[in-house]
Amino acid sequence: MSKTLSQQLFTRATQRIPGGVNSPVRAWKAVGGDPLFIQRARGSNVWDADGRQYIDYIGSWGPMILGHAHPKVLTAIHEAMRDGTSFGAPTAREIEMAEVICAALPSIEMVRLVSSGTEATMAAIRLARGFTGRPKILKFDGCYHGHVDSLLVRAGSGAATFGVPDSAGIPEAIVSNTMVAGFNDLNMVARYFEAEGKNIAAVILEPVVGNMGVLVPRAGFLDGVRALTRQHGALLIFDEVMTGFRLSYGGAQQCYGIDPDMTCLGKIVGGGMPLAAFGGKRPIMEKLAPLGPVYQAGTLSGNPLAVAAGLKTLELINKGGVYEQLENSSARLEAGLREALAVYRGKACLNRVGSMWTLFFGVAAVSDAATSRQCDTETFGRWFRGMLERGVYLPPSQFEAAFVSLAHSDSDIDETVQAAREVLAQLA
Ligand code: KE4
Repeated sequence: MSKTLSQQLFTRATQRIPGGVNSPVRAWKAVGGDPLFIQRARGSNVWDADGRQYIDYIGSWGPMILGHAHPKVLTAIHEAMRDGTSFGAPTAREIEMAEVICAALPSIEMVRLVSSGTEATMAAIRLARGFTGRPKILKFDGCYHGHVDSLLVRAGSGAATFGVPDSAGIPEAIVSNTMVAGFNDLNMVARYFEAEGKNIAAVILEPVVGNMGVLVPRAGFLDGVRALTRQHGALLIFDEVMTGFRLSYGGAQQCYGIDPDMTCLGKIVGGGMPLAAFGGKRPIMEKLAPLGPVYQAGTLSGNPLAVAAGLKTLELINKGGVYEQLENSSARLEAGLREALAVYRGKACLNRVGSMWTLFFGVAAVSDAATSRQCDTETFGRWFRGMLERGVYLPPSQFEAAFVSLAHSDSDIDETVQAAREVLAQLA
């Protein structure tokens, strides 16, 4: 059978790009087969190189809350680029972005823009250590915070997908100050603080985990972590790269009523362009160069085009009814999938928070990384391919979150549910 254009492109890509992709999870190693090469996207749809159309639930891994190629976002980028693409100098719109972020997340009094979520978490960790003078960081098994050396320990997302939670190339010395607790295991966090409290600079976590598939914080867990960090003088860093502006305009911290010391943002904040941020309480942020001794920098930080795209995106989602619409669409999808699951004889469970969701196979409930890792990834692969054949493009890994956007129509949702019914029936 002749190769599709995607397959031809993949063969060519593998000659010059490791694995043929610029980010591992895109290679589909977790689900098998050759990855689709995407030609274009608009609204809730993507089209592959062979012209096939799909309903998209990856949404570029979270940024596309408006749907793809929103005309007002494209216009904002076009207008900005007429004045140039990058200056390496401060611009007025960066002040506007900083003010918008601080207004949206009152826990943030000052903010620094960077170009990726990885940069944001890496800088936040360094700043926490610089501010507290303490060496240790506590993260959670399965939480992924980007490919930061000291945080690629028992990480989720692509790292979990590859079954190599700890990456090669990271000397023991780098991770010797990284401690790992179980997500939702408050007793374990308390034991770490009993043993190391005075040495812990910060606790960093995804308040709602997306990178083991969706994990929901148990009642009291986030409050408990906040109380322990305050009690021991450690900083609480909320990695809201995925949940920021996703779960509400004020992020997970607004949903759960937590006041973190620092927050990392990404994805939606850039509207699909390379923009991320880390911010927090003024005394902490004022430790950053050029004011203070903690160094952090970036050639393209606050890039004019990315900030223009981000500002327009945030403007368009800061309106009444937006998160109600996302909730209604996501609840409609959840109800349909649960009804489809009723006829599925195998074990499966659906976790959803707002417009982030994951269908897990092989387990009846998933509440932490350990139960997520017990999933049947082979069945997940068959689910993924079955849905793809029916025109539904899901994240190519059990350990990822899927996303509903404002562009997903009721008919998109109903088509997705119908496809699920057919796939689940054949999976049983
Ligand atoms: P980036 O460096 O990829 O912009 O952000 C890293 C990051 C940090 N924190 C959280 C909670 C994240 O989810 C991410 C990145 N998410 C993955 C998807 N799970 C990006 C997709 C990829 O790695 O290709």
